[in-house]
Amino acid sequence: MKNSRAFFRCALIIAILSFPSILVQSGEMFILQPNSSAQNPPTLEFSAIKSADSVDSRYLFLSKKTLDPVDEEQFLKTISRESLKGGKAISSPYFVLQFTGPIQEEWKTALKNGGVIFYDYIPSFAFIVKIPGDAKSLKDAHPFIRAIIPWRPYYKLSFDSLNDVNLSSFIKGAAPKPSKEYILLCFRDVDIDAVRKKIESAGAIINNTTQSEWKIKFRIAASPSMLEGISQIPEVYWIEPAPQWKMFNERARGAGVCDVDTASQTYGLYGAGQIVAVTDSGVDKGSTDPNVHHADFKNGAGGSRIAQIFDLVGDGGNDKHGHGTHVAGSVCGNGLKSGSNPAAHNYPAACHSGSAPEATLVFQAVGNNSTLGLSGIPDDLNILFKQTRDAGARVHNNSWGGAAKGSYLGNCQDVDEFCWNNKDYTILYAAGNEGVDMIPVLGMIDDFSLGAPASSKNCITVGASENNRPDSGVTSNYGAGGDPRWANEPIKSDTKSNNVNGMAAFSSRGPCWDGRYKPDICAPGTNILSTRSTEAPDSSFWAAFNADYAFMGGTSMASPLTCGMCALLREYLVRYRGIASPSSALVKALLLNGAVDMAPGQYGATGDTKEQPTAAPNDIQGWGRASVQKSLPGGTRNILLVDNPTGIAANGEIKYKFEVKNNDIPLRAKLVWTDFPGSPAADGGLVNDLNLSIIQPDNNVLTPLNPRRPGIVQHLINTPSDSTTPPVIPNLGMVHEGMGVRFVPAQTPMILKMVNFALVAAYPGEYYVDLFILADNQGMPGDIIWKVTYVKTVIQAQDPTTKAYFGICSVPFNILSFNGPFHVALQWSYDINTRLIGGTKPPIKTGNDFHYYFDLDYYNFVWHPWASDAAADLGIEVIGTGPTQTTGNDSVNNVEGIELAAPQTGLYTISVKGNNIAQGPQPFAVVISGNVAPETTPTPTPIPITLVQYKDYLTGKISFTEQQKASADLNKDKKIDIADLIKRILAPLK
Ligand SMILES: [Ca+2]
Ligand SMILES: [Ca+2]
Ligand SMILES: [Ca+2]
Ligand SMILES: [Ca+2]
Repeated sequence: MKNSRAFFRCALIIAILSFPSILVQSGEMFILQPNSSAQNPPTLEFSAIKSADSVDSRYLFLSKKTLDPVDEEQFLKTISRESLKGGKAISSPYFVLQFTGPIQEEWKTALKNGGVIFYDYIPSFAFIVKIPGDAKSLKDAHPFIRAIIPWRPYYKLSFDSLNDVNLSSFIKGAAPKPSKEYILLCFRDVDIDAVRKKIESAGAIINNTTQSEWKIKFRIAASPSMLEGISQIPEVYWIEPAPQWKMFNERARGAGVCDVDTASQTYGLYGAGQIVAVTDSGVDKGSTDPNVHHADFKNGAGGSRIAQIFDLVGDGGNDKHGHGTHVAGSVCGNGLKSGSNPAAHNYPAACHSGSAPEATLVFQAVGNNSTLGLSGIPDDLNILFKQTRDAGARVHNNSWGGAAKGSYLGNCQDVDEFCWNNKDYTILYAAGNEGVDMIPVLGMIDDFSLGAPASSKNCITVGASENNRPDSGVTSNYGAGGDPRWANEPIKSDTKSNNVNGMAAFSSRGPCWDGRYKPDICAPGTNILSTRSTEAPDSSFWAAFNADYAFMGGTSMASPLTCGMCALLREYLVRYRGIASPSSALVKALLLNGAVDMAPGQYGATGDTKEQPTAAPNDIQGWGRASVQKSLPGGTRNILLVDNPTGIAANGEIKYKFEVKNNDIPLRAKLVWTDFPGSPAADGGLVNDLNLSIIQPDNNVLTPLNPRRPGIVQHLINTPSDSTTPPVIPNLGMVHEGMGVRFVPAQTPMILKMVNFALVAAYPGEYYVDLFILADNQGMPGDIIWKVTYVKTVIQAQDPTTKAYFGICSVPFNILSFNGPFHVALQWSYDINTRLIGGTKPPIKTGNDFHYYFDLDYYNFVWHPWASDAAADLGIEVIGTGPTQTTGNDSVNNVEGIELAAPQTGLYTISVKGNNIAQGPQPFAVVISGNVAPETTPTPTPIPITLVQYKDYLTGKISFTEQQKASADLNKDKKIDIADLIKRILAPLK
């Protein structure tokens, strides 16, 4: 049954790529030996640069790697494709300009006065800039400039785009016609028509153009082989594949879960007066008529609470899928069809209402009625948010996104841009449902599965915890049906709704590539019973319930429950604290500060498969499970608030004092700020870095929980120049064909972040390999440390000349740590047909059955000698990082928290300090909870004010003091407006 044609095709490929010269067949394995001397990144010295709080501050974080711009030559050696180093872009006016330390406004001003234009910030201490004259003389004229390097094509390519460029380089024949959609970001001030012409002359077709304050965005159709040319266009600063939007439903409200009921009853919070926005497939019949739409969206008087439906596809706002109606019900359905009495604000636990049953809904229907896809989402998400904000909404749920493996894409910049420009607008995103357990530790969900825009900095990213509903909906366990995503214990046998402190296995995990914790928070996302669209089929749901309600699950369901909670918290801030327009940072801080730490989770308190390896915050649960009740005052818990709209400038510091009256309950503090939009080239990256600290009564200074500082990224590649006889990898189990590469980290310990490799095959399809990490035994492969089975690679790019197909596979890691050399090896996965994603067999064509061909003709499938940064002769590429710092200040996240389980009583000082303010001033919010009160002693004289009265116990007098250190620009000559701040720092008095 041997396919001789396929055999010859692949023999040809081997010849083209000069593969045999470095490849030695050894038994059944191919082994590739690296030249370890070529792997060393620059040696590390920290001398020239003022460090602020970052240990790595001389490095730029670009393209998921770190480089010292003073020694860019060293970095460029790892890029063999000359065109990506420069070409036309070298003579362009766009550069990366790095300052010598934390950004000083006078430096920026001096350069701006000289005509320099600033674009995206790149950590550390650098910006993409446009320089009107000669870059070298600019640097010579200003001692505060550390380095200037060109904005090279290589830096413009997203990880996936770079893979496409590499794939296209394998294609030897004529370039195929435009076949794929990409998003291009261009600098905000370019001549759009001129750039359009350049893009078109590179062969691409422009399908859409949008413009926001911060950038110009093109959606183009291009073949991957055109990307190299497009990356040469100076005005184009970022290239990524167009997002493939999907709903995050995975194929509850209630006491003890979201803690909504208690809070609602105590404070009378039901969402009244709050306008919430939902962007989703559609809502029921697409009508705002209360007699037509689902009764659960009526108000207590029989009118409608659906204020507006925007039909962004143009085929009706109706919901033929069922997702949007279900999501909207979780936000603000009132359970009228299941026993509630909205007129009396009576929402019993048994009714199926959402979190904010009296909120008003603004709905954006983006579902396409024929494809059931989300075709109505605009390329520029600013458009989406502006439409709903203009309609009055201040809280916005988005249970959709694209798979991104934790990357920060152009759409994340949109979210952060809108939040920066509209600091009163709270945006929620579902984290995604890409949580799988395919790599060790088996029995522990893998990292790096966050979707985008969920990876943006300023949204509230919501993961899914389990509901408490063991006996209804879907009662099967995660591993049911042999689902390979969750095939290992203790996840395999666990059921989906039996532990409110358990994570839903599918919930996407962090971190983001710039190191940020995500998700921010969790809420129930399994077996959620909510409103059912009249037009949706049973097949859309986890399980049917009745004509009015149905079960669904996913982070899609967790996000709207949290969105409704945000509406309640916002209502609280407006009605009880007199803050007419609370910032989204304050809403987020209040929500996160009430989160319940789910550690250790549902799989025991010890061992490798402990669900939450650390207390919150972490990359699994974020800050924990949302609880409205714990976010609000109750019992002896008071809440102190700061919503500072003027912010902190470079070198600024603001201190607040408060008193802990009793240690009967924990003291918790959160600092949250809406950060300036980050650059996709830097995977986001913190632009303005504030630091939170608390000085205890005994003068000990407390710093944030689980702080992070970025490690130095090492990029390890192997080269073909070492021709020594390669070692044989010891028994890897069922080895049919394999290859190993030895890597030598320049810095240890090194945490492995990603392994990339390419495959070529005679036929397109999905191929599976096993990936091994082996110890080093005196230069030879030693014991197997890890085995990752069934790594899927999609092979579909075809070379028109040889007819061969290519694919690139990237496997993200986040656990392994090496103190010396190690080996990475790959082999074909031999029992492919037994464990396939989705549990179904692939279409088996002649010659396409992996297993079948192993025994007869393994030359049909070869390892391609490739790595993303070099043209040829490289087997495997590894990205690793040094350990992130875990004590002291955090320089990665725009949320910081401090907690004391049993705080000393007495007077505390809380400090918010500008560690590096690149685009200031930076507004912020602080929330403190505990048995606390504003400072009453010592003086200054208390300032009496009258609070907004809602209930009798909320009137009284308070006092507070503030100390402020002089700040370079913002606060030097500015007096503090005590009255304004008093309004923002209020404690409920009983
Ligand atoms: Ca529609
Ligand atoms: Ca795992
Ligand atoms: Ca469970
Ligand atoms: Ca910080």
